[in-house]
Amino acid sequence: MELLQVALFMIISYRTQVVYSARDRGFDDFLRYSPFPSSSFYSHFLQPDDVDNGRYDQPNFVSTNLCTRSCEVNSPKTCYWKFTLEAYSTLNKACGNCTSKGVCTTPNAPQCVMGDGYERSILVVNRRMAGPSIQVCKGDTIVVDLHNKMPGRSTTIHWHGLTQRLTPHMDGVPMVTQCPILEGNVFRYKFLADAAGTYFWHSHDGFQKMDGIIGNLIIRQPRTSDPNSRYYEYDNPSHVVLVTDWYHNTTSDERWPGLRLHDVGQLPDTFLINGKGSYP
Ligand SMILES: [Cu+2]
Repeated sequence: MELLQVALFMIISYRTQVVYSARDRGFDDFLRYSPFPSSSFYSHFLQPDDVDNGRYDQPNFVSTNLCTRSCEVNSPKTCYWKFTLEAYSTLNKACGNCTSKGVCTTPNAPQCVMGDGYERSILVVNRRMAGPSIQVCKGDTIVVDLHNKMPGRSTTIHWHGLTQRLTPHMDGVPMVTQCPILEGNVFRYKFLADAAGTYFWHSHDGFQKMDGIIGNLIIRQPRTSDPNSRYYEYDNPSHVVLVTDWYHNTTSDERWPGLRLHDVGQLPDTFLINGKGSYP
């Protein structure tokens, strides 16, 4: 009996140790506490999630492994991201104290998702909305380890716009090109960024993309080979605009097959630009 109590106590302590409070810990801790193997070959190539936040715009910014860069001919890199998918909410604890009007004390804190200021449950990658910004050069290899931590939900990610000619099994269409990634599982996407362009990635399971599992995917090319190079002077990592329509309910659950008596319309409540917006 005593042994059982000790064992229970150990389980409880273990759980308290790993259960993670958005308010208490910073974003770095979040990554460290995630279950990805730290010995992964690709850990060395881990990219920041927030290359679109403006701090990476300086042309002189050089970091050996940073894939967001001015592209040169024949200098491919390996670019690695860890995606942790979770059920989450807007106006969460990381946002501090919030009013019902969507005014919060720490709206810019890491892991705070404001959306349009209306509290609702959402689905997120790495507690960000929009999710991590993938910005690479043509010829780079993109590697994404996805850990599905969404209770009771399977998922896949589709890399919208890429043809995946060499890797059709990386296209992210559940039951067609891969089995859905079940809750608790880790799946590795690995493919070549073989065509320059402005793309995006999104969950391909149900309507999860409308609940927050979406992000931009930019594949740049050397200026010398860009037919549009004379039309712009700068192509900065923060000059990316992701526009999404936004509902005030969990669209995964409410929009399919559609309601008959109220909320019958499919018009969004509002729109978000890079995950943020406002509503009256
Ligand atoms: Cu798509």
